[in-house]
Amino acid sequence: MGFFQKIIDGLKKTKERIGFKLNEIFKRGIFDEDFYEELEFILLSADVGEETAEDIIDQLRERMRQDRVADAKRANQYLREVLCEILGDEKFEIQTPCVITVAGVNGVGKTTTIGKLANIFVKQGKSVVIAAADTFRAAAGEQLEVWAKRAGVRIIKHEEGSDPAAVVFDAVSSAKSKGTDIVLVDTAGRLHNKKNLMEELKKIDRVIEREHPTATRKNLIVLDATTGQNAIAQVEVFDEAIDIDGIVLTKLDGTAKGGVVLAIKHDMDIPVYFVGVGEGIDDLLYFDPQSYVEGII
Ligand SMILES: Nc1nc2c(ncn2[C@@H]2O[C@H](COP(=O)(O)OP(=O)(O)O)[C@@H](O)[C@H]2O)c(=O)[nH]1
Ligand SMILES: [Mg+2]
Repeated sequence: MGFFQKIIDGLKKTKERIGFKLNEIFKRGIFDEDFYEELEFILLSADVGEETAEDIIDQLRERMRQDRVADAKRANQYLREVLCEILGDEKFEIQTPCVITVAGVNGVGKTTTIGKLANIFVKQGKSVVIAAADTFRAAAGEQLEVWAKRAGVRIIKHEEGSDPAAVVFDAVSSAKSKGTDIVLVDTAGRLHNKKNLMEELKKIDRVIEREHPTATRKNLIVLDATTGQNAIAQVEVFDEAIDIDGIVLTKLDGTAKGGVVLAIKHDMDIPVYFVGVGEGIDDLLYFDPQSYVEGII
C-alpha cells in the first residue's frame, strides 16, 4: 500500500466524522454566520480545540472577505490552505551520528514506535542500535527485543529494574566504538511517581550529552491520538524535563480525533514528525501536512 493510501485509510474515522459534514455546509454555497458556526462545531468535534478552531475561522473569513466572488470550491480550497499553513512543513531530518530519545506516558506506543523507526532507518541504509531504557515495566525489554529482531538491529538491554541511564551509557558507548549512525532510546512511561520519571529522563539526557557530545539529538514525545486534547498537557509536562523537538502521533487509525494534530501545532508550536496508523512495522509514516489535510476534508 502506498504512503498516500495509508494516511487516507488512517484518517478514515476523522474523515467520517467531519469530512462529509464539511462537504455539506460548503456545498450550500452560503457563507454566512450560520456557516461559520457550523464549521466551528464540526472542527471541535474532531478535537481541533477551541482556540485553533477560532483561529481557522478568522483566517477563512478574512480570505472570503477579500475574495467576494468565492464559491464553494474556492472556499474549500481556502480552508485547505489555512489548515496547511497552521501545520507548517518542518520535515524530520537528522545528521548522523544521532541519538533519538522517545518519551511519553504508558501505553501510547513508544516501544512500537522505536521498532518502526528502526525499520525506517535501516531501509534508508543507516545503522541503528536500540537502548532498552524502560527497565521498569516487566517484559518491556522482551517486547523491544522482538522489534529489534524484526527490524534487524542491535539492542542493548540490562535486567529488569536496573538503572536506565546505565543502559543508555552502554548503548552510546557501543554506538561510538562501532560507528553506529543512530541510537534509539526507549524510556519508561510510568514510575512510582511523576517526579521520579522526570528525574530519570533528565539523567538519561545528561548521560547522552556527556558521553556522546558530537552526536546530534532529537527528543520525541509519543502521543496517543485517541486521547484528544489531553495530549497537549502531556507535551507540557515532558517538555519541562527534556526539551521536546517533535511529536509522534500514534493510533491515528483508531480515532475520529485526528484534528488534534492541528491543536498541537497551533498551541505548542512543536512539529508532528511521524504518525502511527497501525500496529505493523510499516505503519509509521513521515507526517505530511498536505496528505493529512486531504485525508480529513
Ligand atoms: N492501532 C494502533 N495501535 C498502535 C499504534 N502504535 C502502537 N499501538 C499499540 O499500542 C499498544 C501499546 O504500545 P507500546 O509500544 O507497548 O506502548 P508504550 O507503553 O508507550 O511503549 C500496543 O498494543 C501497540 O500495538 C498505532 O499507530 N496504531
Ligand atoms: Mg514501552
